[in-house]
Amino acid sequence: MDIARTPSAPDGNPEMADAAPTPQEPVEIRREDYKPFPWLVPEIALEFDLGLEATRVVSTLTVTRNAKADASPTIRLNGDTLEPLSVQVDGEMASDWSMDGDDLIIPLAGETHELRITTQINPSENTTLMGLYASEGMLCTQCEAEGFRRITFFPDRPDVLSTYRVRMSGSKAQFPVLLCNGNLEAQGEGEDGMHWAEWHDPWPKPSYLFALVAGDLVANSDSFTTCGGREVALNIYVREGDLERTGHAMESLKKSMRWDEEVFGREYDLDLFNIVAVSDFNMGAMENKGLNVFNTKYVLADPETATDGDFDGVEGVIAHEYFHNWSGNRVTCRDWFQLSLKEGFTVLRDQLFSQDMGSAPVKRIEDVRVLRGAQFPEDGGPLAHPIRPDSYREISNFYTATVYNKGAEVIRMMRSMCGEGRFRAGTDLYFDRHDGEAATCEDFIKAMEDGAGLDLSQFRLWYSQAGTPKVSVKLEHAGDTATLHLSQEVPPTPGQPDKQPMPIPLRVALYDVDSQKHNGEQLVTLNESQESFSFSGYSKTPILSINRGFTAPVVIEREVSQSDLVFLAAHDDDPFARYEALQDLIVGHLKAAVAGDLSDTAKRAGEEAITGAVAAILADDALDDLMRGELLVLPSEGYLAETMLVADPAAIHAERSALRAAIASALEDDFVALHQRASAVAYDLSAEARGARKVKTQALIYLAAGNPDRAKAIAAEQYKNADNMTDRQGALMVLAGLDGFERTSALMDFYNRYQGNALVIDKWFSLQSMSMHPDALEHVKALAEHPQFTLKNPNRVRALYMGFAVNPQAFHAESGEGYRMIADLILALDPINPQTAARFVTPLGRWRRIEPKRSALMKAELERIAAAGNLSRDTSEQVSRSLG
Ligand code: B3K
Ligand code: ZN
Repeated sequence: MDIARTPSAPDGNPEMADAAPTPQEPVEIRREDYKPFPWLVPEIALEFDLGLEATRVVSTLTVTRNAKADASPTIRLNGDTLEPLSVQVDGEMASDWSMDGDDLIIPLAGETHELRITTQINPSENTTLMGLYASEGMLCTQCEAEGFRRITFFPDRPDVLSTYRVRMSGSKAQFPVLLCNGNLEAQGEGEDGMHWAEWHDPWPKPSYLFALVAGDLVANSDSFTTCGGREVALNIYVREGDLERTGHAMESLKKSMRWDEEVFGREYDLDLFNIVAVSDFNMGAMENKGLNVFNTKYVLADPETATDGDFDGVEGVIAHEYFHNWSGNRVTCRDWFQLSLKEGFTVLRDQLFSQDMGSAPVKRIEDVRVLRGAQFPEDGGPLAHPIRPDSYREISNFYTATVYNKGAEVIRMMRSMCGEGRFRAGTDLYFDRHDGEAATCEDFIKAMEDGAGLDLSQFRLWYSQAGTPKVSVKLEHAGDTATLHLSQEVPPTPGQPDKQPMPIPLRVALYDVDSQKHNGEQLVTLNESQESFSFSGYSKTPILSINRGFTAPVVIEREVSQSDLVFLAAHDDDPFARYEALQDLIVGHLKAAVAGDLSDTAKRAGEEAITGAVAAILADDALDDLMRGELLVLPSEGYLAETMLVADPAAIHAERSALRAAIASALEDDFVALHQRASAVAYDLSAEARGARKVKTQALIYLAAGNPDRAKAIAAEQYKNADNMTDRQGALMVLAGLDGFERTSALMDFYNRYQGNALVIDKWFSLQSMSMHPDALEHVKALAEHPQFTLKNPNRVRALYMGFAVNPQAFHAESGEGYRMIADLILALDPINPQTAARFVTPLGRWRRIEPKRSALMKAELERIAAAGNLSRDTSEQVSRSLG
């Protein structure tokens, strides 16, 4: 029988059942089809004979029948582009194995067997950066989600947990450092310049957490003593020239370890924690047990080459990966539909950590900005899915802002509803109950119910329903009572036409207009489609401050006067609500302007109200500069587009630019004064100095809109005198958007100054692709031909093309050329790195929400990609869902 054509797999597991999908018709994997794997694999021993062009892998598995699963006469081991060179069962060469697509099927009759399989791979040819690959002469791995099957045949699913013993050997000259998960147990020298190392990881783990690194690396070494007294050796491995730029990462790691003990009661569990920085990496970093592998972008930082934002990025990602040691590794996911179990929770944990390390309100605003900029559009578009998806074709496509960021918001709501203390009781119970297990989102919810004393029966809908709820708000006043009428609507999303109401916790406060104070804030929870809440003690209609701290990831819709928003923007004692009031003021004005609803007089009045609010922020001595800088950021064009049913990117760009110019002209001298004051603050990493740098760049951005010549002169000066990357990049960003000699010479200087530093050259590419310059599209075309541009390095591709795709003016060029460029990129990149290529489908996927002419051009490009044939599963899934 031809196994490749059998309708269901011999091991009876539908998740793994189907024949290898053709690129055109990828198989839909469904959550409801989950079945436990028929075999347990308690132990695996791996032997790697390392070479850049040829690495031989011998894998020995102990397999025993899983009493909790249906019995199967065979075992299915997943593979991807592998060939078995030999298969042994219980020490004997086997010949009755077969291939089902990419998977290896071995008949097994007994209860327990030993399987020994040999494969060989070519890491240098692996441009997908999944599995084992070569990066600048070193070897490294990326196994999440399904990369391990590119190394050896294995049940590559997160609910199969094994202890790993690994022996690796290779040329000592080529790979002086040999690293793997767990503890180094032995090492030695072989013949002909070879050496070897043996690693053992005592903690059972799924294959996605396996990692191996071999290369010429040096380490920044330190140590950490855990709360329980365990002495942990810490190493951050980088290339030799990068060692001086690892200090911040090491400090961040130690802070993360301490914080997780103090705030979540989580102690580290090995004697060693290694981090390796790699230049070619598909994402930010990876939490492999005891051996985190990082994109260099999230390890290397010093004042000369990294901005304040980069420093924060390093701290946040180091924390995130470290926190996964518990939320992800000790308690892992049963299947990939549960991804938010580890990712949403870990994002929340890293957000709370960063709030504690710096300015909590500013961090909250930044996180909400990311949610609105990336997740809201996802929830309102063709790729919308619940935080726990129901089906997928390529799991790599589900590492999304929804699973990560909305997932974090959902858990944050639980925390808001029960308070910090009870939340901690809930997470303690979760970790205790499920330590060593592959768990589900339902397990987490249940532990929160039992440990935190919450009733989450209706709240579970947040896990199953996609779409950003809209909450309509009306405040009525009669006698001494104010009544808050709330109603909710969860919009239809693909596959989910009808929605049920979800619990929406909202922190509210009512400001008395005379005293300008409120009587304390309250948490109201909207459970039904419509509910009303009464507040007494108000002789006049109070001013409502709602969704303070952004307690719920929803869109608030309400009729509110400009004067109320101006009041809240100036006086609200919740910093987030203050930011929100200013944003609402601006968004309301710009939406009306774009819709053509404003007379000249009304437009001027709106601009004056906004300018007045901005002036108040500039003059408010009680504000710190970090917060001031945050308040000065205008809502992005992408976010504005998202607030409209159908957006005209050109009109949004024109109105937003006009508003900025109006504010800047009215407040030009104030911005110059702000810039001067901030320029006097010397460089260090204190909040005060960081705030000064932030407002300096904001001031320059406004000045560039109001008086470009003056801005150019000040920016050129800032560029020249900069003693740190934040100032240098801020100035260059502004210059890159303007014309003239200053622009050309600063760009040239920057390139020459940092040649050889890939991360800074990435900045050089993205500053130009993201720039406000009217010719940005032409610049991108030219940069694609630059000798330093390559499709093989994801950081470089993202720097040039993601920068371009989020630059509305360039991407949405009326001719459709921007869309064509992104489609061409997807087609060129797909055969090289499908995971990265598929990420570029999203911007084109917004076509339904764009005005008709551009919409047709965007759709035509998606259709062109779809028609190209031979697409990866990653790209074909995203394109077909986008056209859907
Ligand atoms: N867990 C990894 C992401 C893996 C992505 C695979 N496509 C990093 C993280 O979220 O921490
Ligand atoms: Zn993560």
